[in-house]
Amino acid sequence: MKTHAGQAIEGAQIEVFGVTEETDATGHAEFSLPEGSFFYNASAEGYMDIFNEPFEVTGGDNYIEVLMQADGMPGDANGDGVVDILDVLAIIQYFHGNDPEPFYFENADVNQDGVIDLLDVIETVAIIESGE
Ligand SMILES: [Ca+2]
Ligand SMILES: [Ca+2]
Repeated sequence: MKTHAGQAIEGAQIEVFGVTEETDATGHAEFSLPEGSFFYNASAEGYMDIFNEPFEVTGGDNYIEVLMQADGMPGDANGDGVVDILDVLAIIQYFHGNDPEPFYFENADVNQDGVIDLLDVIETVAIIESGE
């Protein structure tokens, strides 16, 4: 079982080794898997894709709990639905090796290059100043 930041939704497509199952209302998808380490992909309309997320199967635990994160809002690093100075602070904290909570990496990585750095801070400030 694997818990990913976000919310449980029904009908997300979860794929493991080419087998696709849908989540139920509690975000669970069942697979017949031996014990071991696996990866899953997940997608759902209006939610961010999850790609190659690792999870472990241990004795008798053959379901994955997948929590989907609503589609990204670039700059909304703390995921509260608005882009403001708090998001700039969260990105700076993350950049300095702290662990701000909550922190939505995909939103914070405004320029989508896979790293959080000062460019994302600058772009977040630009989003705030543009008033979007
Ligand atoms: Ca925010
Ligand atoms: Ca970036």
